[in-house]
Amino acid sequence: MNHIRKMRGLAVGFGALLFLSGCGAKESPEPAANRRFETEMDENLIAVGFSQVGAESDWRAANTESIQSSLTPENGFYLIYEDAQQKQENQFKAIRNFILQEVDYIVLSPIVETGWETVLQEAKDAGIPVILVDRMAQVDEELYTCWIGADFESEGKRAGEWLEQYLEEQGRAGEEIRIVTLQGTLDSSAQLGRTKGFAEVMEKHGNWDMLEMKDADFTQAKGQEVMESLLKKYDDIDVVVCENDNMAFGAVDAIQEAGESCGPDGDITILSFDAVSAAFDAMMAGEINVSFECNPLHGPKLQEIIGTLESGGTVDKIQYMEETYFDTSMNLEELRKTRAY
Ligand code: GYE
Repeated sequence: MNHIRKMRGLAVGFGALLFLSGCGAKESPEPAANRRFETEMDENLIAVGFSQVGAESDWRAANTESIQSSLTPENGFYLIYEDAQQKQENQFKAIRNFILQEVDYIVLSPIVETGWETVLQEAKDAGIPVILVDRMAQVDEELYTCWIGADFESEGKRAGEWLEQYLEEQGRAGEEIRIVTLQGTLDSSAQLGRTKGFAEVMEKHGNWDMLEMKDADFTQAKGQEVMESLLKKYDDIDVVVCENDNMAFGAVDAIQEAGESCGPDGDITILSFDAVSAAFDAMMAGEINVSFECNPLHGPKLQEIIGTLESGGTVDKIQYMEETYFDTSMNLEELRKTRAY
């Protein structure tokens, strides 16, 4: 304990250095370490270090916004936000910096599932509870307090079942169906679960042919680039499974630029995940067929969990968000009005 106390001065210096050198919390609205304990009031706030994956998608932006607007000083929190810019290395640095700053809690959205043992053990040794949000880390469950997020495998399965039913309705259930998948960041929970869930349904259909699955890193730009290359490589693609909406938007651009058509009235069926508000626009414009919801609004849940832990209570280890899906057969205009992201 003594050792940790002594480090505080160092932490402030280190944080300030990171900030000045431009290597640290670049996108943070408030420079991290050097703001902590600036006033009397800060001492009374619960300090939370949040290591976010990046800003790669609309979903991510909604997730960051939800957490930032829940863990506010008005609600009793001092939030230190670090954007890892899609690099695990940056998340390691952020966590180590949070430990030096003696935050009360670490909130981590792990970019990939592997490689977390050492740094999470360091957090545990420092006595700081770690709450995982959105994505999972494959570590001993002693190393985190709880996890909140989506059941990605169910989402993937739901997508496969949707396609099954859609093809049936179209009278195409017996045809050869040529599929490509734009995958999210490889080894991330969302990629692993969605790929696995969809594959479970594929197994039942010998006539579904997965031509190729390719990493497009959950971004629109990569989605477009990868789709361009797949269109050059394969004739007659029937279905594109996009493991998030932003990659779907990129895929739609590539398809249209290649002079082909997609969506409910086009030749290529587009399945997507997240159901962000721009996906509603794309469905209403007839560009994509369906989006499987993934709820990014983790802020209130996180606030509740920390509140429970602060009052000495226990929380469930694994907590799933509720989810559904939206397709072009629904009244999207009305549904969109009820959506927060
Ligand atoms: O689907 C994607 C984001 O992990 C659920 O990450 C999240 C995924 C989400 O980049 O848009």
